[in-house]
Amino acid sequence: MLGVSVVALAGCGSESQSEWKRLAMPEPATKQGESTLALWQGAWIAALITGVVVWGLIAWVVIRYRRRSDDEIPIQTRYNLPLEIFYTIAPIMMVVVFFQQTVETQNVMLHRSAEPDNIVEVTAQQWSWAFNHGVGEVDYTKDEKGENDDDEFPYSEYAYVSGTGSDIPSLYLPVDRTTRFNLHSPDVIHDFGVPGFLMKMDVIPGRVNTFEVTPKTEGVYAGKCYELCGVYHSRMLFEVHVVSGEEYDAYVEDLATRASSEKPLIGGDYTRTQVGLDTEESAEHEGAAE
Ligand SMILES: [Cu+2]
Repeated sequence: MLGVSVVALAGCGSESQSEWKRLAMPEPATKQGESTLALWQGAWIAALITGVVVWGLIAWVVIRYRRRSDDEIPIQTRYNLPLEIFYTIAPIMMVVVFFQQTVETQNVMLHRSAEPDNIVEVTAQQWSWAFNHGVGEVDYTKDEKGENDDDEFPYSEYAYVSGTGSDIPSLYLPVDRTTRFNLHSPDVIHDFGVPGFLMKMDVIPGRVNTFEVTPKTEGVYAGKCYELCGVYHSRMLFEVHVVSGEEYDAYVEDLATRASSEKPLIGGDYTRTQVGLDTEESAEHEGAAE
């Protein structure tokens, strides 16, 4: 039945056929995502080869050493040292290889370029997102203070876009340029993830996690929060638009004329007026601040 359904499902068109080749993983839309896909496929192939060998050996002993007459007793083996060494060493070797492959993939996914083309400050907040795009060029001299420089914000001006619980925000990204995300949370742990990028990362209050993507295909991708962060967690959706470099620059310029600030919005003081909390109460707060 499994064989029949595999064949039947594989016939559902080229789209689902390539999905079979990727073993249900989405088509990676970033350069970094390719290594995740390779790890996924490689791990499944290794597991299937192991499975075939094990199932084959089971079938072979069941058939080859079956009882042929009622008064026959099979050979009673008590110790088989070579076999015992084999089934101890082989799994260890496999785990070592899986581990090494995982570390290599992780190094690609978490690689930090010295000077990425673009840095976006992402704020995850109950229950939506704010995306702060730097306006103009990155000023890396601002970053020379030390190792942990993620909250030094290397642009002199920021343009932001934010959503609310009922309004899904869009994150624009330039194709073929490397964008680093600096992830901020003013409240609880969230998780910033885009299935099409085959990548997600926790957003933890009090520290700035980062990762980089180099989108290679223009298009629209779904993104969401992957950490149960509260009652409206399911509303923490966003839409990723991968566009051409020129389109991106024009987008940020346009955004800057509408909503810009010296520093990115990372919650904190903005908690009440920013994402998801645009209520009457927050308007009062704003009034009080003025
Ligand atoms: Cu969340």
